[in-house]
Amino acid sequence: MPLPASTIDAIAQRLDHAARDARGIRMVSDEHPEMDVADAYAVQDALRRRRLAAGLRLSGFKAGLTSLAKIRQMGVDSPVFGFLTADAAIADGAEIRAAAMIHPRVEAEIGIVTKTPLGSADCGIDEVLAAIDHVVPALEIIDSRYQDFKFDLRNVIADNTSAARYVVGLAPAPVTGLDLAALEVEIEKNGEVVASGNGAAVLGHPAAAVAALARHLHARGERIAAGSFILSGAVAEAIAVQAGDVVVSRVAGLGSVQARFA
Ligand code: OOG
Ligand code: MG
Repeated sequence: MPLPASTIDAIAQRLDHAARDARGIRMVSDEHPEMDVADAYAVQDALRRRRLAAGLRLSGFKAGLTSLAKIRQMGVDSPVFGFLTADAAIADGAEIRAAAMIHPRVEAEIGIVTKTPLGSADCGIDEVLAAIDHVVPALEIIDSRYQDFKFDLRNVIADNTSAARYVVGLAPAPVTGLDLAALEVEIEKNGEVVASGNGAAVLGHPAAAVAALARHLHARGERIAAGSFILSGAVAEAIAVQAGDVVVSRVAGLGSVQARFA
């Protein structure tokens, strides 16, 4: 039995306030052990409705837990999908206030901007590539609203897959002639390389993660609009940060992007 709409809305409000107040909460399933994945996406939808009703603008979507490094780090082995709002976008190199978050971590990702609507029941890599306007190096700042950054599949979905902020690099590249799977990524924290990965680490190809996202949305009666920004998923493990830290992702042949915490 699905959770009642009033319960879904109450959970979304709790998660929204946890993000607003930068205060970790207990997992939703502690109170609602019967919550399943469908309920969790209903909570995420309710959270999206709340934010849009408050005046925020939907800017795109994200796929997550799409690489082995992330699956190992979090112990959750199914891809998850979330939404992005424009207010969460941080300019490359701009200061990000760490205290506004609970326990932020940074992920290096391949960012994708669409030029045509995207989504079909059998969406695959080719359909995604045809819909891409350009790709950019990107960073996602995740911040689980759950204490100790611990969750299972349904809880992380309800929490909009830990989405908090994102930084879009300044060097957009056309996708023509670019092999997204072959892109090599190095992640530096305070000048030292702390992790590395490549496009192939993301479900074999970043566009495969976007295709999975597009199929997920299609199954729920939604499409990715033209001009959307998509985070395809971390290529390596997420890096914990605090005020004073600087994280840079360098994508060979594509450029770099920086997140600076204060
Ligand atoms: C869930 C979100 C993971 C990614 O890129 O793999 C994610 C989490 O690890 O908190 O965004
Ligand atoms: Mg991510």
